[in-house]
Amino acid sequence: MAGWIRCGRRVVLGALVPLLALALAGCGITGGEVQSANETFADNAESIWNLFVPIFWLSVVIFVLVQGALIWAVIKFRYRDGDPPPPQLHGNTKVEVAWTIAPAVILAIILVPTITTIADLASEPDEPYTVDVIGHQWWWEFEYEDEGFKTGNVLHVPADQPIHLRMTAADVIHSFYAPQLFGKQDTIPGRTTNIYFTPEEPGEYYGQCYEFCGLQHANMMFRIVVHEPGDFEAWVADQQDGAPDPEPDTLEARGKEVFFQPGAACHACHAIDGAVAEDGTEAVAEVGPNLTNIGERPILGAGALENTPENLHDWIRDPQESKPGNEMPSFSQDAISDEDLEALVAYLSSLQSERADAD
Ligand code: HEC
Ligand SMILES: [Cu+2]
Repeated sequence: MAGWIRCGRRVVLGALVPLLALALAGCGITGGEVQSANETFADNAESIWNLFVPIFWLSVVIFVLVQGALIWAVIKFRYRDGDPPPPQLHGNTKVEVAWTIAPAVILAIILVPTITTIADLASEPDEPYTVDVIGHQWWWEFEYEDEGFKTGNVLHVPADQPIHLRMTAADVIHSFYAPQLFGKQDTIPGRTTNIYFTPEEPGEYYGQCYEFCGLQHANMMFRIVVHEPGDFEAWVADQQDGAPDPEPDTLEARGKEVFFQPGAACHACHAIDGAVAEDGTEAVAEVGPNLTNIGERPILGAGALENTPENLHDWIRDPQESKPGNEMPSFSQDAISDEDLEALVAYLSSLQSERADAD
């Protein structure tokens, strides 16, 4: 018996240690850069959290009461040597009615704030700023329709302004989720879904596709940059200016020609606003992300890699290495020589607004 208890204790400890480790790991991470719903930086995420907390504590109370009653009964009514067989009962109407009604009442109580919160999150705020979100296997497209530009994988919005994400998908169902800012919402081909939120604090927030959408679903991440209001207008103006043109006879200028040359033909799939090759070809394709500001994006391949010149080089040479199955083909030395690739990387890295250059 004693041996059994000791062994049981070890089992309990064994289960607790990983749980504790998880909890501590959670505590170690700080604001902004985590996908955690319990540190909120927008009204939408906050109302979800405010609904979750009371329901959580109500569940804790119910758990303790039910498990307490269970343990108490097991101990108090356990079999002792020489006990006579207990009286045999068949059902108890009062108890059964009580334990049917009590949960129904509790669920009805939970229903009220749940429905109010859902209705609240679904209602359009006054004068929202609208950005279109389009899910692709496996990257995110953001279109600023009124301002006339697009970007990819990094969404920029102003703080203290209600935002309306008007969302759809190009291929399969995806889901858009940045836990610190808002609850998840599916993006569905042929349909429009909406997220409304008002970011409260400038910063960079992490997000993730939350609906299994194929091979690279896990590498379908995104960032949301929340700007100071005045700063946001400057960012928009930068995007509207298009990509900076490299100085003639530089490595970057050569890289720009490589972008259009037959072996690479990056312009068959990518747009760079304002970039025109020597022969007049423009980069306006929309198969892959718009690369106008690629030099200032923190991530490549929707979060598969950090955006550094080395990673950009590796990504272009063989995007299938870091993100197997994605829709961008690899480019061998036959297609793009080492020197050409170096020039191309220099050009793409230089695609930053002057403002981003300054800081
Ligand atoms: C057949 C179409 C196609 C061609 C050709 C192509 N790409 Fe891509 N590219 C894509 C797609 C699709 C993605 C998104 C991949 C993903 O993240 O799942 C992408 C992603 C990228 C990214 C990462 C963008 C981001 O925001 O994460 C860069 C940089 C890039 N391509 C550069 C190039 C360059 C340079 C060339 C020419 C050498 C090129 N691409 C040729 C389709 C293409
Ligand atoms: Cu997805």
